[in-house]
Amino acid sequence: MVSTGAGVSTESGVPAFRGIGGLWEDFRPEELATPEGFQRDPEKVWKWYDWRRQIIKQVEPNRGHKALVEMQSCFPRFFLFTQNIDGLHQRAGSKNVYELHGNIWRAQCMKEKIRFEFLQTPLDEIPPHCSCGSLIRPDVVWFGEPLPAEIMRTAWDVAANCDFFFMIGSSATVEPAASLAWIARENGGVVVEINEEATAVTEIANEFFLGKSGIILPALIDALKNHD
Ligand code: BV8
Repeated sequence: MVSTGAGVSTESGVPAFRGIGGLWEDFRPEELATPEGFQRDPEKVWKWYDWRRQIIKQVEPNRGHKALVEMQSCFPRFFLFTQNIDGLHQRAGSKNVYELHGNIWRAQCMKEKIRFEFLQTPLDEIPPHCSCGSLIRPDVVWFGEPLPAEIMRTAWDVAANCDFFFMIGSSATVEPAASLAWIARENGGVVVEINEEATAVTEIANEFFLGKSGIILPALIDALKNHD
């Protein structure tokens, strides 16, 4: 089981949330990534997402994303979960990506609740509306919102039964995604963390690789592939 966070996309040029240059540095999450913030000012929230969509549209998956595509063939069973909404795992070629927090390239009609691919950026109407005339929202999970039930059920089940749990590029600060590492550990899974800094997961990790995922993951895959 692999669970990735914003740290796997920073080498592509997508800013992470925390730390220097992070997305939250200039914005307050509760203002922008909450249903209340959206209700209060949909235009401000859509400006933030459109800015992020324009950045993500320009970037390419990095060596870390590509190594995770190869990693799939190193194990008989492989599950990739991500907290990221940028879609870069899919663009790198990963199949069957479990998106814990949704996807910035999908939107949802606030009235009809239907979800649809929504690729236009920059937006020509802010905030954008559905053809039915209602406001649409980014199809992402905001703070205070539940994660997709089916995906969370699968995540808990896989975490409790996996042999290896890789936590890559996440500050392990957001729940319930962060607890997956503990579930794996408590159920006998070997926890491997890759990060440029120590996190709460580091204390319970069996192995901690300090450094960039774009460097460590390719090296790890080489070792796995050449392992006799
Ligand atoms: C829920 C989508 C319940 C949107 C995101 C106390 C008060 C209030 C709330 C809470 C609370 N305690 C817990 C909560 C709940 C809350 C929460 O966890 N808050 C935290 C902040 C305390 N969680 C929620 O609200 C969740 N929902 O609990 O619902 C519920 C249940 C039933 C019914 C109703 C409600 C929803 C959380 C989802 C929020 N959505 N994103 C968007 O993106 O716009 S969160 C967002 O930040 C990301 O998705 C990600 O999950 C999260 C954390 O980011 P990371 O991925 O970890 O990135 P970060 O920048 O933090 O760290 C990057 C790391 O990478 C760093 O460690 C860095 O060192 C490393 N790195 C950088 N570069 C590299 C690298 N490592 C390796 N190589 C590199 N090159």
